Amino acid sequence: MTSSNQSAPRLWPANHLQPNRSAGHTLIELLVAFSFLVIGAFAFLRVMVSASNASNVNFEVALAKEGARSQIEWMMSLDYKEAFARFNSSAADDPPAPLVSPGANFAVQGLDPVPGDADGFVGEIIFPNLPAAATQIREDLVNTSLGSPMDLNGDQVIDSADHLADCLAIPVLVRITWQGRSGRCVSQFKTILGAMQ
Ligand SMILES: [Ca+2]
Ligand SMILES: [Ca+2]
Ligand SMILES: [Ca+2]
Repeated sequence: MTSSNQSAPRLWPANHLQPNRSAGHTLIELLVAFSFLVIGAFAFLRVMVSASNASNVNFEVALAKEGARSQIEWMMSLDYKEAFARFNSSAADDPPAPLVSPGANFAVQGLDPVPGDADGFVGEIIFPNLPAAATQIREDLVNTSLGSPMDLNGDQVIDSADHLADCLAIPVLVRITWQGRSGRCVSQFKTILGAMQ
């Protein structure tokens, strides 16, 4: 005989499970949405950082350009051989005071030299000469940034003589090397002093 008191297995109505399944779906949807939000935030941050870096680099390049321009204008206001004497790396050919001979290195306001820069200046003025013979003008020096070798006395020949006395023009390269916000940066500006300028 079956007892009427024996309890039947307790069954939950099917719709009793619905709230938990919905909660699971909602959680997954939230996680997916949050993931998209995080990815979007990182992408936006990356764009903002890139834009900021580009803006910093543009500003630094503008400072470098202005620094080089002032040096070039100063040199071009002088006789080209006087400019060479006053802006090369040797003090041996500097004209006497009160003329100022700034030499081959110069600072640019707002730009810092790279670590280990031997002279501590970001700016450098480069002529077609050798460090061991800085008062000479050479045609045969290989420097593609400077445009040499180059015939400088107009005889259509490139030789290894010192052409300070008979050069018609002197190419000059102004190089700015600085430690920027995004690393080491270099800007170069070339011009020609003298009859060919
Ligand atoms: Ca000099
Ligand atoms: Ca330097
Ligand atoms: Ca020549």
